[in-house]
Amino acid sequence: VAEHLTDANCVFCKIVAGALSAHKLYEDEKSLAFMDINPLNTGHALVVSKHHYPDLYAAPDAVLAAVIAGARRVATAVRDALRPDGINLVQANGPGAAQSVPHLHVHVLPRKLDDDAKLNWGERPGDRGAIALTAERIRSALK
Ligand code: DGP
Repeated sequence: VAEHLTDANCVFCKIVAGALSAHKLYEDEKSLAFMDINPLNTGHALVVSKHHYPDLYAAPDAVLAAVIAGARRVATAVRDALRPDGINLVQANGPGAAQSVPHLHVHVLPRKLDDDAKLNWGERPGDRGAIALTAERIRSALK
């Protein structure tokens, strides 16, 4: 496809371009879904933008819309095909979030009740005042 924003050193750009093989699941004009090579659980898939954006902050809204719609479509198929106990969508930005590939992607992460993935942070009530203050700080930062 012509006129893609692309990065020659990016592994997901290579998959989008067909230069590197992947088990593709789905694609549309702006997004591509394929199986993750290092699955947490069976059915772990990725939905990436076709254009190269390093992270969530860099991508236009229309691209995010396509990626999340693709993720829902794939998640629905994973649910129906594999019947996991649940599915998380995970999207990492930056090293502290364990982003290893700097190309916008959403993980479609099938979960098992006993998989003990670190994403299970448990449910403990927060400090309501602190939550309200934090909400205000985030609202003030919305652009
Ligand atoms: P993240 O840590 O959120 O940046 O996740 C990157 C994911 O990409 C990681 O789960 C492994 C996967 N991955 C890395 N290289 C390849 C590849 O060459 N092919 C496929 N299919 N997946 C890859």
